[in-house]
Amino acid sequence: MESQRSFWLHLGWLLAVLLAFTGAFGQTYVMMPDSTNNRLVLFDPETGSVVNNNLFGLAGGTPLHALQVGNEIWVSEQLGDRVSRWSLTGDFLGALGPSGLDNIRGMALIDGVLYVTNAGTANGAPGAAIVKFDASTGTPLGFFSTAGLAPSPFGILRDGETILVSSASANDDIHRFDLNGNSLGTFHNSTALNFVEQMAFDADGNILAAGFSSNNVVVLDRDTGAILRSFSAPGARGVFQLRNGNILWTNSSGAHVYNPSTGTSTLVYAGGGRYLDLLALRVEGDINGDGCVDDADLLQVLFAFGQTGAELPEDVNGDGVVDDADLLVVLFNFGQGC
Ligand SMILES: [Ca+2]
Ligand SMILES: [Ca+2]
Ligand SMILES: [Ca+2]
Ligand SMILES: [Ca+2]
Repeated sequence: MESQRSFWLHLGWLLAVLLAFTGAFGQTYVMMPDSTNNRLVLFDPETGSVVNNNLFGLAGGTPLHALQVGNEIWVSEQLGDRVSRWSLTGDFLGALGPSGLDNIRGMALIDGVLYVTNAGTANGAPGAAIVKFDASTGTPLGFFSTAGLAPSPFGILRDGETILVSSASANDDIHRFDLNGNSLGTFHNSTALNFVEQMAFDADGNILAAGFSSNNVVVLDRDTGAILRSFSAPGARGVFQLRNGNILWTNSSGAHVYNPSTGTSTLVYAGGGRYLDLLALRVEGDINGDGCVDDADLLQVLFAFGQTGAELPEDVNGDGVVDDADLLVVLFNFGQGC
């Protein structure tokens, strides 16, 4: 009886605290390689403010796009002609390339396959193409050419069962392909947008595109590719829709937050601005190992509450008993990695 009563007391207390703290401890960031200072920078995905101006140092070679691949961060190095692999704490783990890669830019992870934009022909690389790798093993999976369609591919964005490929030189500014590299036609090609680098979805499901030479960020209709609106963004490279409605964008001066209400941009980080992408840090408390600390982990601790023994997965702190201390670890990491 006593243990049951204790259980329900704990459950009530737990839910009360949970309601107060849910969402407050999410550990998702926007990450960006700083290609001037060669380091990885973290921003708040809600506001765009800098969270960490040096998570860890990068190898150089003009790091352009950092992408989370499981528990690693993979960074395309444009002049390094390789994709360097890093642990979440900055240990160098190796690289894809330089064999088969030359002058690479943006990347995408699609159904376990890494898609890398490639422009050059050194190192046996295929010229204007998307080069593919198995993201689990790093094994090369061949390439498809984008020559004549996206002659200098710079960015790649999955859109359903298709991909959009941006290009530094027309035609096209942005071309649509299927996942096997078959052309699905022009997505956008005009004089209002030139030398397109990163693309991203905006809050309405339309396409943001950074125009490096047209000095703007444009919003393109997802279906028609028509320009819906744009704002001034000199030498724009990276772009990301923030949760508060503003837009984080980057150029050679650093990172800026554009506020659509005022029509102005504010510099939030000074350095070599490049592509922006999400990073979800894994943390303690993910008992079932699915990468996310949530209700499932919480329930697992609750139902094991009071158990003693070695090697209990719910005994997060490893002291041989499942108790309040373990609950707290799950609680204070709740929402992380989700
Ligand atoms: Ca090269
Ligand atoms: Ca153009
Ligand atoms: Ca979990
Ligand atoms: Ca314990």
